[in-house]
Amino acid sequence: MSCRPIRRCSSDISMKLNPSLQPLLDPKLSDKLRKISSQDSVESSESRILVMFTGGTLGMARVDGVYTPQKDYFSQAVRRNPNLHDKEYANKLKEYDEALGETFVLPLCSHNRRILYCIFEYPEPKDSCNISIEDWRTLAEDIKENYEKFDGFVIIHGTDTMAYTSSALSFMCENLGKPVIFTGSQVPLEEIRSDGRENLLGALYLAGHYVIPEVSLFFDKKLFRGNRVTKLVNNQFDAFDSPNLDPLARMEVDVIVDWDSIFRSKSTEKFTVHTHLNCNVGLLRLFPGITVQTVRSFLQHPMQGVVLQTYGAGNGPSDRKDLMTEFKEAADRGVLILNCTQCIKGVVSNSYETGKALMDAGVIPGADINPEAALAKLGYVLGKPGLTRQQQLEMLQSNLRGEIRVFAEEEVKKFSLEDSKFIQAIVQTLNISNSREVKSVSTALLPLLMCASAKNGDLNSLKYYKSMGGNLSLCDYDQRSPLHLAAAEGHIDVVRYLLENGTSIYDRDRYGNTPFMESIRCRHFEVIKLIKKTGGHFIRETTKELASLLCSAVELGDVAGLEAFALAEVDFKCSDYTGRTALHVAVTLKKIECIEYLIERGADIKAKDGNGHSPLSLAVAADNKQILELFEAYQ
Ligand code: ASN
Repeated sequence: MSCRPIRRCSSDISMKLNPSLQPLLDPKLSDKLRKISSQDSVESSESRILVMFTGGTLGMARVDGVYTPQKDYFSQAVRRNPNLHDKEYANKLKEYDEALGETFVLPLCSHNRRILYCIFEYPEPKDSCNISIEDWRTLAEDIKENYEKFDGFVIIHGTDTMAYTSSALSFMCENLGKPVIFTGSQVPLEEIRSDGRENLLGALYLAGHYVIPEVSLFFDKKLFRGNRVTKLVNNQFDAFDSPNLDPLARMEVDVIVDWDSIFRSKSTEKFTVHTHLNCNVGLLRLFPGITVQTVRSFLQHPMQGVVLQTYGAGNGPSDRKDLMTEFKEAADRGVLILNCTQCIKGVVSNSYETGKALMDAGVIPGADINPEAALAKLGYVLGKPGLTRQQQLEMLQSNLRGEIRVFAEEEVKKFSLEDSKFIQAIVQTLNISNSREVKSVSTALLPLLMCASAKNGDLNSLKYYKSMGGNLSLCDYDQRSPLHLAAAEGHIDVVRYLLENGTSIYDRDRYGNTPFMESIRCRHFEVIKLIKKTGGHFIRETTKELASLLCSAVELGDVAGLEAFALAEVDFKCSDYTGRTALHVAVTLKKIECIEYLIERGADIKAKDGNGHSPLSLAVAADNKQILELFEAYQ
């Protein structure tokens, strides 16, 4: 890792997204797609993914006999590949709207889903050996800037340092609620036996189908947690492994997602990025015979954080008092030394005297963290301003992003026959006796029971089901999560509990509704505010759809409905399919209270509908003095 301070570097990969992205972000697009696709059914839906191309072998070509990163090459290669781009569908989009910039479309996926994606190629694609901390920062900032416009992000990156970047991004992204998936390849996309096609396709497919709110890495049919992977092989397609954690998902004939192991942010804070990483960190690998001079010079100022790669279960040469003294002195000076085993798999423990000696010298146990993640974690913790040493130590030993396993937190009781009277009754009725079958029954029933508790506002039952190993993010038969139900019923304490336990605000039920939309639809102001604070925003709803909903609220004289939309920060200037705004309807139907509410919140009295009428001209034509006076008062 570089020792230079972090700067934003304009010549690197920091160019802003190009203007051709904008048309995809046009909210009218969903309308267009619905009209265009002959294969669409009620259940069809689309996802929008941003593909950020940083370089790596996937986008390289042979120049003078060596693989070299190519500029303006990746999009062209994708365009030529029918498995990655449905040209016909994209052309229909283009026909419909000539101003539409380049939108890539995957062939129709299962569940009738269309995955649309924009490609952003950074101006200087790099071999990942040249990736810098500035580049990490650029990636984080670009995700932040585009967070609300896309359902997920796919980052194409070289494999050599991908595990370092995915680890760093996992810490830099705070309160992440959407998928960020790294991928790349061992053979360039354009070569006949490339693994790039499958890797890119898989990453897009997962990002477009599942809300896996983690920084992850997809390679050779497996999705790994981004801060658990290591590049282990350089001449095979299965380049990566995650020795201390099973893959989060596998793409075989079926896609299998291990929902129980997905890491979720347990906070009601919005997504943000922390871009300052401390670069005065390094990796020191112990070996028999390492000299005290080497250790001393390594630990010298300005070093502030060291990943100490130790033997076995976190052991060091306890007989080497000279080394132990160096570690102790450095720790006393404030250097954070994190113990990380040299073994590919396993955990740092204090079972040996040789391990305890390191702890006594002030070395911090790193649990089962891997070196890439340990380095990133140190850079992140040291990059947080104003932390006391005690807080730094606590953070290093806590599970911040799923990078370590903390046993206490995972010790949940598993369902057994004795646990729940209800399950027990069912098990008896079905004449089930062995624990595997009991587990299947509880797996099938728990999501439904938890949804029912959420709907009833029964927080205690919900906590009980969770303590029994219930996953609060699983959905019912309508793909509604407990959060959908609690939001629709306005149970604020349940909503808060679910958010603090990582239930996603971006899950969509089979009607395309998010918990946020449910809270607005049912006018639960406190819930709207809480989900908004957590990062809730409109996802699928077009401005025309929103305007129609506002017009309906006005028709009913439903000021509370307007207030719900105001809390969700809807723009009251938006117009429906005929160009009418809510204010047009309010004037036509003489809904005085609504008129007052709308003009107070910035509705435009001069906005013209499809027939050229404005709310003002309608009031004039009707000679409605009361409304005209109101308009005048707010001018
Ligand atoms: N050297 C390449 C890189 O890391 C290796 C690869 O992508 N397969 O960019």
